[in-house]
Order: sequence, then C-alpha cells, then structure tokens
Amino acid sequence: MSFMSTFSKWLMGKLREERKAKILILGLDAAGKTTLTKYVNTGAFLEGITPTIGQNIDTINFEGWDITTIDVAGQEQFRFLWDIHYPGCSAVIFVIDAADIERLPEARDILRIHLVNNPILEKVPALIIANKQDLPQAIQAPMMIQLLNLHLDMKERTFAVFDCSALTGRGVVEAFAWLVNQLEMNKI
Ligand code: G3D
Repeated sequence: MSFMSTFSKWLMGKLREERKAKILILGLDAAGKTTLTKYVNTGAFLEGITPTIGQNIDTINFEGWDITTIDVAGQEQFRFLWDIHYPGCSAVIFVIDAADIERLPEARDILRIHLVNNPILEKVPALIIANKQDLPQAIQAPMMIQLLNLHLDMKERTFAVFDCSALTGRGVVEAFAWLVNQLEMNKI
C-alpha cells in the first residue's frame, strides 16, 4: 500500500473519529426513548417495540455524525446503570412523555438528579424532547419549561425544548438538527 493511500485512510478515519459523539438518552420508562431512537434510525414509527430492560445501545447517523445512543431504562431498579455512561458524553437527550402530567414531577426530579446536579454532565448541551405531541393533552414547550423549572435550573447550560412526536416524526428532525449544531459548535 502506498504512503498516500495509507495517509488518506488514516485521515478519513481521523475525520470520522472527530465527528463521533456519544449521546446519552435519558428519561422515565415509557417516555418514548426507544421509539425516538428507532424513528431517527429508520425514519418511521415501528410497531411492537418492547420496553427497554437494562440497556440498549444503538447508533444513529445524522448528517454525517455517528451518534451512539445509550437508551437506558427508566425503571427504578435500573437507574444505577445510568452512572456508568456519563463520562465522555457530548450531549444529553432527555425524553419526557408530555401527555402524562401525573409523572411530570417524577421526570423533573430525575432530570435534576441525573443532569442538572450532575457535575460530570455540567457542560454538556441538553436537548429536552417534549414527546407525544400527537396526543391532545400534551404539554408544549413554553409550559414545559415553567413546569420543569428549566428557566432557572438550566440557566448555566445550553439547552432547548422541542415539541416532538416519535410516533408521527413531528419535530424530530428539527430537534436533532439543533443537537448536531451544538456538537459542531463545541468542536470549534
Ligand atoms: P421508553 O423506551 O422510553 O421506555 P417506548 O418508551 O419507546 O417503549 O414507548 C412507550 C410507549 O409510548 C409505546 O407504546 C410507544 O409506542 C408510545 N410512544 C412513544 N412515542 C410516542 C409518541 O410520540 N406518541 C404516542 N402517542 N405514543 C408514543 P406501547 O403502547 O407500545 O406501550
């Protein structure tokens, strides 16, 4: 193999490496993390997804970025698994079932414990997905920001809340475009 082809192989590998990002997807069980991951991977809603047990590691390719999503179950007994994944993480996606107002306080507590007050994730941008917007009772971003106290809790952090439906795909591309933009800016 010639020097140039070895060099260009190394360079391509390097460029790919630079565009890799580890993204953590967090959220309560049944928020729609798995559905969202599958939607981004395939561009369609997939039926018959079984709830995440333990952890589910997947790769998304979006606009040239290889994004490793680590979809960790929200079930109480598995929350200890989340800690393993924090180091080296470039961004966090927090998925909320915006139609389930009863579990919003629980989602807010988890967000505080695992993201807002987590020193390892202090600087990482956070994409908050207000999911299930296809349901009539879903709470939209401005109200979600107030209810989760994000305007105060996240004032030192780059974050955005997107109204999405992992079922219909509404808002998903826009949300991931925002995320990729943050990753690109953080590389500069
Ligand atoms: P999880 O990975 O966060 O645990 P899942 O959640 O992706 O398994 O989703 C839990 C349930 O919510 C699934 O329904 C899934 O189809 C549904 N869901 C996910 N996203 C949306 C959405 O945007 N809108 C609506 N209406 N439903 C959604 P089942 O019936 O399989 O439990």
